Amino acid sequence: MSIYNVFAKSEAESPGRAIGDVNSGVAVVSTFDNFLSLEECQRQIEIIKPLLISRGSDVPGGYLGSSLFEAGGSLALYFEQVLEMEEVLAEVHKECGEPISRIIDSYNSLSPLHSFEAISRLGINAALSRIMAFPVTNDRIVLKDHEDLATIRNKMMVEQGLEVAMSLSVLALNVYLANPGNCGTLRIFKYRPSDAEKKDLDREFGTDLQGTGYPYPEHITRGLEYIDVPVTPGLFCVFEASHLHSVINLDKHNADGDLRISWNSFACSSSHPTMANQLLYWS
Ligand SMILES: O=C(O)CCC(=O)C(=O)O
Ligand SMILES: [Fe+2]
Repeated sequence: MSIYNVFAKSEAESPGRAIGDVNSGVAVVSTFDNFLSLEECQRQIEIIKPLLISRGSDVPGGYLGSSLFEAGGSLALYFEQVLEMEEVLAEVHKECGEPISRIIDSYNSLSPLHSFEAISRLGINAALSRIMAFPVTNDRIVLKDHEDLATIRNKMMVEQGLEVAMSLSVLALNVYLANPGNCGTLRIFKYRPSDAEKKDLDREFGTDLQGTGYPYPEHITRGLEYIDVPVTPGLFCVFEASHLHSVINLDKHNADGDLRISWNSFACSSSHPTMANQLLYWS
């Protein structure tokens, strides 16, 4: 766990090392190219597309699997979703494998001190990943400025005893299957809002950044330094998701109806420094 990541991108020699680079603070984002072949991405998309569930909330697109963010602060609801989604995900895993689990194997092989385990509740393990699909439009913003630390680091999670509720760091692990028309570039800003700053913003703008981390007022990221991560099918990308980030359509190609599809998982280390390489995951 690092609170001060070097604001740079590394290109790692294995997916496990990519996680290590970001977790140790050597980089804020690390990528591993061609983790999946184009043919493999295409094959997975064909299996996944017909199974996608459309979203009702203000985050557009479709998904498959459970999401702690979508559970709106209720761990019980999250684990209920995990159980509900088990069957359909098992079907997908049977056909496609589970890409994040191969990444975990790569991470665990770095040393006997590296481990990756699920957060759990009443004997139920969190899901390792979910699938996200953003519809491509002519809009510049695909996913608004946000951070993913607030999902775990908030009063509700402390009260419900989430293992990682005191964390100052959160890793987002993404394997991309499709990015039609180059519509969804990941932009990571050099800004990690503090609890106090979130509180001030909530008071001023009526947002719930302390609770959800989504979305930040647009002007907040104006003028900030950033790193753009071009998204290609088959890419594995891990980044420190406590930094503000968004997904933007830089080229504004018209690819209406198409989907930007990715596997997505979150992890962070236990807050004790001697256990920095022992990661806990959820979806
Ligand atoms: O798909 C991406 O590149 C990032 C998505 C993201 O930031 C999120 O789901 O929290
Ligand atoms: Fe995010």
